[in-house]
Amino acid sequence: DANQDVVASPSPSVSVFGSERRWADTTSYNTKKKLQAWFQLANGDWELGKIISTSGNESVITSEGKVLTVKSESLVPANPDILDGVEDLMQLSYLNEPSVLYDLQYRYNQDMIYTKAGPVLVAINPFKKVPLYGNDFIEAYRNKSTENPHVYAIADTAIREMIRDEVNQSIIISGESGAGKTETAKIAMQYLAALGGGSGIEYEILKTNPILEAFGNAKTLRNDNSSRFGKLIEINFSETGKISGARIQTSFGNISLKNASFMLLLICGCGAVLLEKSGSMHEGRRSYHIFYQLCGGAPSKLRDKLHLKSGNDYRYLKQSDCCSIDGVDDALNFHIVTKALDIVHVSREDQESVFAILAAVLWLGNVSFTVIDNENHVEPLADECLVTVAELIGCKVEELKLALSTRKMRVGHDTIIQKLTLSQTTDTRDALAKSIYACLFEWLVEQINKSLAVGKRRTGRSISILDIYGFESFERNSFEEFCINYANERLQQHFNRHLFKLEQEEYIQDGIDWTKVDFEDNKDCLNLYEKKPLGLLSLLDEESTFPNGTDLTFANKLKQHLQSNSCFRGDRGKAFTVSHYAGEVTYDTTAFLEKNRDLLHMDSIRLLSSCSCHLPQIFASNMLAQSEKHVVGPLHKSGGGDSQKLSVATKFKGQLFQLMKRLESTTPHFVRCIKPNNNQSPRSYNQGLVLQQLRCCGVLEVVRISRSGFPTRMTHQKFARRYGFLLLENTISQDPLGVSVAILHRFGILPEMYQVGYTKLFFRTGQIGMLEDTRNRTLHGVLRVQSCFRGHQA
Ligand code: AOV
Ligand code: MG
Repeated sequence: DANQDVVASPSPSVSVFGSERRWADTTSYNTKKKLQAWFQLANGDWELGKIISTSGNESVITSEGKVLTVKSESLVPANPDILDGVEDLMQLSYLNEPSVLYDLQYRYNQDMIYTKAGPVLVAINPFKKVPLYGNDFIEAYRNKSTENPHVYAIADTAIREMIRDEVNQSIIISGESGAGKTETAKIAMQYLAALGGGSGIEYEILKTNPILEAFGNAKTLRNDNSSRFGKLIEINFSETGKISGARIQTSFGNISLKNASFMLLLICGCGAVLLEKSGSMHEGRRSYHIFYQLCGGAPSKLRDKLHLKSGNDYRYLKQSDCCSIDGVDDALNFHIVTKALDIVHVSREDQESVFAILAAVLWLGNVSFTVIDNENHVEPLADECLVTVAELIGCKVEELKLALSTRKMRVGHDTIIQKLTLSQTTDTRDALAKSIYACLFEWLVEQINKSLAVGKRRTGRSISILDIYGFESFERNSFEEFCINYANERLQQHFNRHLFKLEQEEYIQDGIDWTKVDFEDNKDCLNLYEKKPLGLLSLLDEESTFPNGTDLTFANKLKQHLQSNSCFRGDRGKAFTVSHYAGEVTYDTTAFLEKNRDLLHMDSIRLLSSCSCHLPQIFASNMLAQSEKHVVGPLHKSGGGDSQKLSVATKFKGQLFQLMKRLESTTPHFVRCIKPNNNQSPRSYNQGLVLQQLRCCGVLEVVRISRSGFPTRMTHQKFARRYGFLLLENTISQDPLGVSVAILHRFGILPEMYQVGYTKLFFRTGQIGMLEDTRNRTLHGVLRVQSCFRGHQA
């Protein structure tokens, strides 16, 4: 096992470099002549140089023909060429940021997009077809004829461990928008389907992808196919390792669906910047694919029935300047989606209902209003739009009109009817459209789940694949990022705990005292979010229930109560900053309360339940069930005639806990996806961008964690063989443990820096580096002598 015999060397020291954290092991690195070292250019990129001389605290180096003088302490040791492109970062002798960046780039340049970082798989998005997939590769990983890091290898390990240990498995994929999470999830599914297939259900499972992507993905500036929801798919296996069914859970991601103001659907989830309500949709973004597919691909009979026009005729779609995506055929995809719906047993009749709902949503967006009195109250125009919506969902035009322009309020025992202003009606209209779409998505997932679960026994084992949005930090961060980063904080904790457990098991197996292992955790930040009653989430909910609460009073309340928490900082005005494991993020509380309340007025729900079509009725009862189930605490008292339901943040937390509970009963496998550039282009590797992601998705952290115990391990035999010759006395006849101990003494390695296990020696970071240096210098000396000797002979 490559991980165990690694020679990982000097200790990483966190030093302040500019305002950023830097991972460098300068402390234990002597600026020796002729050694290769990394130095940083003005733009932050690292370049390789060779040290010529060192005097005082300055070193002279050469790099690509130039001679430069740099501060010795800013030099970071580079690895010997022989370690170029190692497939596991743990094999690097010097583990530091530039060396990691270089290793990944070296491999990426040769289309080796996968690299291990200890137990984690790092995947760099190639943004082009790479020759790594398909049946031949699947075969190679199945029969273990290749060892190259790969998603297939991860999936293969998951299947084997599921069967061997009889424990459920999970593959947890994270990374920022466009990093390749969804593609990676599909590649893993492909492997599982190939190995566990046979019953035909695997075909259905694969067909859920085009459906979920059509309804849940949209083009953003960062990704032409950006998922706007988080997804957990659980694939069930029989005792013999054959796929027997599956279940998809997406509600976890509904924050992005529910919370987007509808016409601006493209927010959150994977990092599209929140669009302002007043502004128009910015260039490069579209709404969900399915709308364009429907408008472009519906056969004429369906078009007539739904009164469909072209995408450009709908307000919700035309705000974007790109109705089409390069290389994407919406009409063809419509066909693919309907075929996929057939395969997961959504009847043609239900499909038509789905399309009618989609058309209704589009037409609803076109409903416009006219002022009816001198108090600026408005009423929808009874035009083609209003009539078509009513027809498509099966309600009376008059009721639709009332639901959009009035609100029933209960005052004491009386009900009064309040007329709405223009901004209130457009909000009501968009909230209704948004809720209908979110319900449609949920309903569709439910249908798919029914199909995947038909007649399946739940006795076997499962592998779950989590495709979830990663840590996000923008110039302006809002409620969505606040929730997403909270989820990532939880996942990070899960990740840390798992690594800790792995370490612990190995120490115990080898008789090592593992209490000396020191692991950092992020419980302070989690506490900041979760503590009751004085945590971010509790205070948010509390303020959301106050009728007079505003974003500013919320921000002030946070500052008043949380200032003492080390992970919190109150900023000027409505902003506050949280120290996340991946770095500091400043949140702007603007619209926090509104997004957290996410109210849908009772009038809208009543309208849906009055519809003659079955989908709107189902949606209405789902909404009602939700609000009844969740009416708790102070939320109950406020809100007048609104649907009272659990706040978005609390619901999010509940779903997150459920998710964590499920994950905790599995053996996790982690994949961290990295986006090498911001242009979605192949062959372009931006060091700064990659580094920032490595930090955010905890790749350097994992290395740090793995190294905070006794990360360097070597068997007694190997250690004795490798360094025994340095002892000067003949060691061949001695036992490896005795030789090992003699080496440790001879080189003065302190007792707290190592432990002797039954089979292996365990070292703190940095210990082996010194031995390696001595070994190399001695060997070089020997080689020089040998070559001189050969020269003489010749
Ligand atoms: P994401 O899921 O991480 O973003 P995707 O999986 O959608 O990112 O990947 C974005 C694009 O990168 C894809 O559409 C492909 O063109 C390309 N890509 C990713 N992985 C590969 C691969 N292994 N081989 C070839 N091309 C790839 V988001 O859903 O935005 O967070 O919300
Ligand atoms: Mg995605």
